[in-house]
Amino acid sequence: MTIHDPIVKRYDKNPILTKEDVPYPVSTVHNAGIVKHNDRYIMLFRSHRHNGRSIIGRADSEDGFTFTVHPKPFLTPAEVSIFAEYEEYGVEDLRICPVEDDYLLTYSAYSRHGVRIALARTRDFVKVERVALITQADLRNVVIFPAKFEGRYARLDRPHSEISPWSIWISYSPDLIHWGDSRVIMKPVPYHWDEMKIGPGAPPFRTDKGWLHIYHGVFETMAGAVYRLGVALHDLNDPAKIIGISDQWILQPETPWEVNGYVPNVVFTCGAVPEGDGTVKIYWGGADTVMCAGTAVINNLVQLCLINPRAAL
Ligand code: BMA
Repeated sequence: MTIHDPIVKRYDKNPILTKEDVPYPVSTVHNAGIVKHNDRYIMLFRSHRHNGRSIIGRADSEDGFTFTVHPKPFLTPAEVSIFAEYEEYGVEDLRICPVEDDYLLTYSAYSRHGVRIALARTRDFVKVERVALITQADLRNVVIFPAKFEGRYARLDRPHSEISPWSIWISYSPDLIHWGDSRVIMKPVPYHWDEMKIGPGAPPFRTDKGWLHIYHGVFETMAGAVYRLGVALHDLNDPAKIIGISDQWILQPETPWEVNGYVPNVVFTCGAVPEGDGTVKIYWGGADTVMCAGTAVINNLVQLCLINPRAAL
């Protein structure tokens, strides 16, 4: 890596998915979870319907860049059970977390009661089972680690607070339903690119040096907020312990479809796919309007966390 090389190399045919690719009426395509399942890339993307509320669609790809959208949405607000009450205003920003033999789907459920996180489960992306509402309001952006730690599942989450800048917390569960033992592990840094708020991004993935977590950070400017992506490295045995956080961002809004759109100046990730060749495909919503992709060398991201890290708390 030289100082001239971008850390994340954008795919040269971005954006990879737009509303024009969707065979039902939507006004945006963004903030998608993604995973490689049976050698196919499966993307679960968020779309605003024309009433301003969000649903989740599915798109598949052989190469991770060229996607075909399924004819029907993948997940729409529940119409029965407790989920119906809490998903009334829409479902947003779904993450696909591969854990044991399942894909755990965590998404924001919006309703008149606020925003909270719902957990669903699938093995094949056909049969989907809603499991539980796993947080109270107000809380967004839950990613579950792929491994258990001393018998417990672990997740990163982001509660809202009026006292403290919005920070990343960790919580644990014996059964995926009851979560607790929560503590804050990473806070925004004052007068830094992520000073306003931070939140979990893509589900963390394993590297030799630790769990790599791509998160988002926000800086408030006179022209509005700017959403960028950063990286943090967590201890493999104790994910509450942060080994290092890159002082610099790894991606900021630069292209026209990141700088302009429904919400300008936003790159926001919900998914990344580590590959066997030492690279990772990173996916992000551009300006809450389109989906974009890029590639990074995993070891470069790890080194950014280890060399000249910023403080965690
Ligand atoms: C956050 C969430 C994301 C969105 C981002 C930028 O608060 O609402 O879904 O991408 O703002 O608008």
